[in-house]
Amino acid sequence: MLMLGENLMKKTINDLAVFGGMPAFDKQLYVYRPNIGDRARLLKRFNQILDSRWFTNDGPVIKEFEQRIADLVGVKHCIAMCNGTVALEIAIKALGMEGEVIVPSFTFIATAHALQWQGITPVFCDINPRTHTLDPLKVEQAITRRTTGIIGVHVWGHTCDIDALAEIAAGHGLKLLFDAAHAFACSYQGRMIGSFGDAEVFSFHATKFFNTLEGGAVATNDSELAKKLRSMRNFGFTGYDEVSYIGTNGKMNEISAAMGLTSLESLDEFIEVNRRNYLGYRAELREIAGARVLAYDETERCNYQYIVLELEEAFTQVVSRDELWRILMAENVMARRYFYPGCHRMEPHRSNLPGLLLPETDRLAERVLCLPTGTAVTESDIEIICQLLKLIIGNAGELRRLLDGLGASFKSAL
Ligand code: T4K
Repeated sequence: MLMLGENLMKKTINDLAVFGGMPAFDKQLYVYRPNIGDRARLLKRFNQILDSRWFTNDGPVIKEFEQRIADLVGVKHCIAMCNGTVALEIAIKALGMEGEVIVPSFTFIATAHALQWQGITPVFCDINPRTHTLDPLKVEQAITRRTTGIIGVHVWGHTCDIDALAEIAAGHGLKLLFDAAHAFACSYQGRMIGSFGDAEVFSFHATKFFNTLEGGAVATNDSELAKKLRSMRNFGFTGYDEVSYIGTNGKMNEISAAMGLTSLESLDEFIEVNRRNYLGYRAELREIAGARVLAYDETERCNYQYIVLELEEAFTQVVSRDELWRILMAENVMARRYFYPGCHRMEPHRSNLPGLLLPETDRLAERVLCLPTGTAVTESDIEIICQLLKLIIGNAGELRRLLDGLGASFKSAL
């Protein structure tokens, strides 16, 4: 008997949807659809909040949520915020960063915007192509008299070289902040992410494996900083009629915190599904020449939330990453080109820094694709995606000839 999965399997390049075949999936498969914990418990919490008529401003659910996160990551303070971007902005402000701050360009644009938004110049630094995170040697070279801080990004949950960055920051009297948007529930040398540097920032956006609908948090062991962060997320208030700092409205609401508490109860399950998917992709694509799935360091705690396909130049010289991306989208595999083209090639930085060369960032940004995972993706979905990738990557020459035959219509859609 033919299994459903086998039915969807494509045998030849001509079967691809881009050449007129049926798409491999009849509905779109996204990189990460939101995870949802136990609905009954979630709705019970929502009802309790509605009954209590306490919706925001440091309510009881937020307080419980913050304590649970702080306990989980082993940090003194967790300050929940309305999203990761505002959490970054407030952390940058509270740390007193100004002038220039060194950041990777290979990150989501929010990291750079959080600086530029408050008139601080992001100084883009190249990455280590193996880890995709800041190259400490290049960080050291980027320091000037105007530098006040470094923001390392734990891209894909792969942690930065924290020891090296901490040494550089200490040696030059710089603030050290980590954008840990991808690294909730991950560890570095056995210690949970959240307690490194002066502070670390999480994102709990809907597309993160652990979500609060929208949300984020700053984690820190510095009690003075924590007090300032709490005040700054609430307009700078330090008493009923007392304002001590410039502040903003960065508060998380009770409904988001309830989503967070419920998601926390399923955290291990979410990670287990991510790991199952990751191992599925790794096993299926182990033999493939021309691409590899970026490996997680399994000696550490990982959340396995990003499946990063790294294409080798031997393949991209024949078929570009963008062509592969378009071919997959035609099959309803909605892969993403994170973090193409790199922040330094987006406005306003592209115009401000026309001559900036970040060769590793440029090379990597042309070679990676994030693939669908999470609880909305099944093992059989992964088998089909991998079969497509094997068919495409294993027949690059033939694919090239057929793509050339498609002419301008395919090229203009890239
Ligand atoms: N720093 C870093 C390193 C980050 O990666 C991010 C955010 C931040 C800071 C800032 O944190 P937040 O302020 O966002 O808390 C997404 C997310 O919006 C963003 O949170 C994330 N990083 C970034 C890497 O990815 P897009 O433009 O890819 O989102 P979108 O709308 O295309 O959605 C992604 C996938 O999820 C799609 O494949 C569709 C699906 N989806 C999306 C939503 C919102 C759903 O199925 N349901 C949904 O509700 O940015």
